[in-house]
Amino acid sequence: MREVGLVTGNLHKLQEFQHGLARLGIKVRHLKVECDEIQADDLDEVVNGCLDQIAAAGHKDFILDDSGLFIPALNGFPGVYSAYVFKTIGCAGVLRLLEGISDRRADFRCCIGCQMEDVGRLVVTGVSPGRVVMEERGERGFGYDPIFVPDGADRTFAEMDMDEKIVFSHRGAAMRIFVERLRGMSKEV
Ligand code: ITT
Repeated sequence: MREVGLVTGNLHKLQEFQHGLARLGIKVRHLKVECDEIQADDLDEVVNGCLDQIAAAGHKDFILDDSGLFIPALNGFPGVYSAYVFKTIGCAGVLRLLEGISDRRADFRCCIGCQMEDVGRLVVTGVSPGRVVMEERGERGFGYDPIFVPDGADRTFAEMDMDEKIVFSHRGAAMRIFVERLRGMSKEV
């Protein structure tokens, strides 16, 4: 079984990767190294910058993700600034920004990057289209989970268990694409 180190400071992400990738044949351990996220317009630029930094530090066989909530009515905000916005104004602040706006559509995006000894670099993105609800709902998950309902569901990510969130989520979609691409590049998953 392939084993990879996940670079993240977010233990919820670690759980989602361990849960999602185990069933796709990859074992995930926590790789506790820091990455200085570069300021960029796209998630994949941030991911490539982190892959460069961590590979330059001598690490091999690792993955990481950069994710964000993109709201068209706010011109894509918070997007690549999602972590900072969450830390500063949180879900409540995003709900306030949307007050009086009827277009509540939003996309959650997850860009996964990996650097492997045998296959090199792979960067893929998964998207979960959905909408921002009117008030926070649910206790599970993390980040913006209480305010986002994916298309095809009527509950927020924070009202779903991890199995169900992975079916609908940006990270679940990215993990499935990632494993499919990896299978095309290597006999070992
Ligand atoms: P890293 O150490 O992996 O970077 P992070 O939590 O800072 O952890 P990101 O920069 O990728 O992760 O996340 C950007 C923001 O989007 C951050 O506030 C997250 O809480 C939020 N976010 C990412 N994935 C999410 C998900 O599946 N559900 C809810 N919020 C999410």
